[in-house]
Amino acid sequence: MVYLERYKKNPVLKPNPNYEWQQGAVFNCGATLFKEKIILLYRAIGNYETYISTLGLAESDDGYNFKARPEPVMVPEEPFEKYGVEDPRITWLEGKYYICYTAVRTPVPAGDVDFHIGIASTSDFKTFKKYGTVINEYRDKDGVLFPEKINGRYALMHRAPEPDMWIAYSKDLKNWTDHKKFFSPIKNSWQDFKVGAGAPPIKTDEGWVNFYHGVSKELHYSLGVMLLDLKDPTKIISIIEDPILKPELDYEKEGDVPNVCFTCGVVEKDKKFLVYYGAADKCIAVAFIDKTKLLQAL
Ligand code: BMA
Repeated sequence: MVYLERYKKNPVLKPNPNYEWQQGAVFNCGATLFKEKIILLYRAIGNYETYISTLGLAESDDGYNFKARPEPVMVPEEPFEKYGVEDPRITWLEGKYYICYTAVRTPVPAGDVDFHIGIASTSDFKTFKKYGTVINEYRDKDGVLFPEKINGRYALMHRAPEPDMWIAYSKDLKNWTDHKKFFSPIKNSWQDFKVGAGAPPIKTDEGWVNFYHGVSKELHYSLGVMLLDLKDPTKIISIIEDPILKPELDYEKEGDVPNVCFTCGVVEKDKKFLVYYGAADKCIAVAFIDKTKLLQAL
């Protein structure tokens, strides 16, 4: 059986009552190596009346002990993201860090909220260039960019229309075409309600390792993993049938949204995959697995 091992001192990041913008919740984070540190770009909630998310940054030498900056690094500025910047996924692509995030266009507490995939880039995690939103004909989220072009085009995994996972291609990162559905919820399973991207796919000799999330009818969010073909990532080479992490511990079961393990970023370090995940939409935790062991299982 393949199952992630949780870091014993989880959570690695919790809401901080000293800062209004992140006093309520810190969760779903992109993760990457930057200047020999592991950094997390995370979603933060300060005010529950608006539930508008901003993004904070935390850094660590070892991947377990994090220090967060006192100010958010990315905040809603444009009309297309007026009600929040959420769930960032970081991809190192052609010499820049690209960030795919959920750009929320209409108020969140209203319920029937409108959102699209925003794309931004940065070189220093201090200033961010925003390119606007893509695939605007659908409400779309869970967008992740592949870290290199595939057959001469950029590739994006996304989730519109729901509840399936799709891959689309682009020459300019703006216009996305050739959308192909490649994975759908599986009846009577832990992922029978919807499925969506997690971390940006990681390239290995065997294929793209794709950590993703699956949601059950009871709205429990768990993590899964599959291996995708390098040249045609809509081809699933293999998939682990059971979840590799499901909400079991208190910090995963109790929070602003109960029973959630939701990853937006995985870092490879010391031959391990470190999977960072938002727990119960409240705090950030990490769990890991040996790379060779996972590839053998796949
Ligand atoms: C999903 C995402 C996440 C969130 C999860 C559980 O739809 O948008 O931001 O963690 O729901 O509430």
